[in-house]
Amino acid sequence: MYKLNDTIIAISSPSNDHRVIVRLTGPQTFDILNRICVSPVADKAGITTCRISDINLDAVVYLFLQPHSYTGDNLAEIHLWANQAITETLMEKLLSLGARPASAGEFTARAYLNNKVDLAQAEAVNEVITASNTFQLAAAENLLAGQLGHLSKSIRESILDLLSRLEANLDFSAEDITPVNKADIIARLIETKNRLKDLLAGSIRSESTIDLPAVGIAGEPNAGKSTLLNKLLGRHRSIVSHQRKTTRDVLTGEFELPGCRCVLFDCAGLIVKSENILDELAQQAAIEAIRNAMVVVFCVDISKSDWAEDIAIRQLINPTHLIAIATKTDLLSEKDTAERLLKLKLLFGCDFLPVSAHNNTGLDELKTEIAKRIIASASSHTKDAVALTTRHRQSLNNAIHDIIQAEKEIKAGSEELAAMMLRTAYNQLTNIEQHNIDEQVLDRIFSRFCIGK
Ligand SMILES: Nc1nc2c(ncn2[C@@H]2O[C@H](COP(=O)(O)OP(=O)(O)OP(=O)(O)O)[C@@H](O)[C@H]2O)c(=O)[nH]1
Ligand SMILES: [Mg+2]
Repeated sequence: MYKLNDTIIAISSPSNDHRVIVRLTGPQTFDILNRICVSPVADKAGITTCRISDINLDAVVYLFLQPHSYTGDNLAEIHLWANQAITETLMEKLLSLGARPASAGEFTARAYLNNKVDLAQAEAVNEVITASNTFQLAAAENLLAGQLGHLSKSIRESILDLLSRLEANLDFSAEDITPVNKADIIARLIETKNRLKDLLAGSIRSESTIDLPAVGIAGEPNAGKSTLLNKLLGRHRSIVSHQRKTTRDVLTGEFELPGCRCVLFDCAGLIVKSENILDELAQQAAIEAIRNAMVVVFCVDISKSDWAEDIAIRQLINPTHLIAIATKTDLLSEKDTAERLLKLKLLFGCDFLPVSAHNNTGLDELKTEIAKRIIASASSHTKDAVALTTRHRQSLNNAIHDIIQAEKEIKAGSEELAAMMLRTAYNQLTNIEQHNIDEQVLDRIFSRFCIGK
């Protein structure tokens, strides 16, 4: 499917931009360029301007010569200011001259097939494009920088070292040679396995939507959680009523914050004692969602006279990042609000942010605080993380499994089988960057890309 002899084209600028970038790569790049430009384009790398005859517009053309281009082939980027109709005319002209439309990810696939990047780096290009927040971007950039390849290479070397010891022992076992120290091999196997586990644990999932941090709104029934969710999302996502226990399910919405995005959710109000099966089910769903949230916004209705229930339900949850907010401040005078905020602080042992969804006060402060907590939480465990795709995870998990098997075989005294398992583990890790990977797998990897990359 990836025919390297074709010259491929794609628009690689955003569709809503009048500055259009058309990318062209392959053996016919210069030939085609010379046929669309009024004056000849020199066969050398650099930036040039030329008039495109069919559309009568000047374009800036960036030229890259093989192998020093993104794809490893001759490559040209035609930059021009044009509307959609003009762009289509240009694309049709290019197609009529023998170019072919690139499929999704084909530019990067070519870079991979021309040995410009390893597979993990090629996938990282897609991760960078789809990264939904700054940490994900940093993790994807780590992947792009080849960090995964580097780490897996060093683990592979330890496996090779172990393998060579085991095999030396097998080859010379009949001779009078000191046998390998079984305990030492097992210790090294465990160390290698743990390094793989750390790599997995320290990585973040690259699938962007799964990876959006979850921020939950919690509190007792009627605290104003659904009203707050709707206000923050700017749409009517959750039913609001003066009746307690209105919300039963976990309701989510994607939420844009300064510097990051998250999935914001509303759930049933927390209660100490369920009265019926519906309460029970709604509680379970709420508690489960809150347990998985990165940040929890804990709402207490400041206009109430008694907070005993709120104190009790606060014990039901134990999030790492809790933002306590006092809701419905519009129902109190400024003086009463200030007094009650102090009381809340004493009772709960933390500061409360005053908010009124009805009056739109405290909402910006809340957004900033949520973003701050997400950034703190994400960067604490993703600073050196790499963004792993499902394929990478599968290879790493398989390798861990093989090492566990090898450990068992060593313990059982069958070093030959242990060596075989280690060889399989080694191959699993080679998969991460390997070049002779099956075409169907390549297809699947690159088809996730957008066209033009
Ligand atoms: N005055 C005032 N009333 C509010 C505010 N926010 C919510 N309310 C009212 O409080 C009541 C409960 O609001 P909801 O948003 O449904 O509360 P909830 O926490 O989702 O309640 P459950 O779904 O039952 O757990 C409704 O009558 C809202 O209009 C606010 O900022 N000011
Ligand atoms: Mg509700």
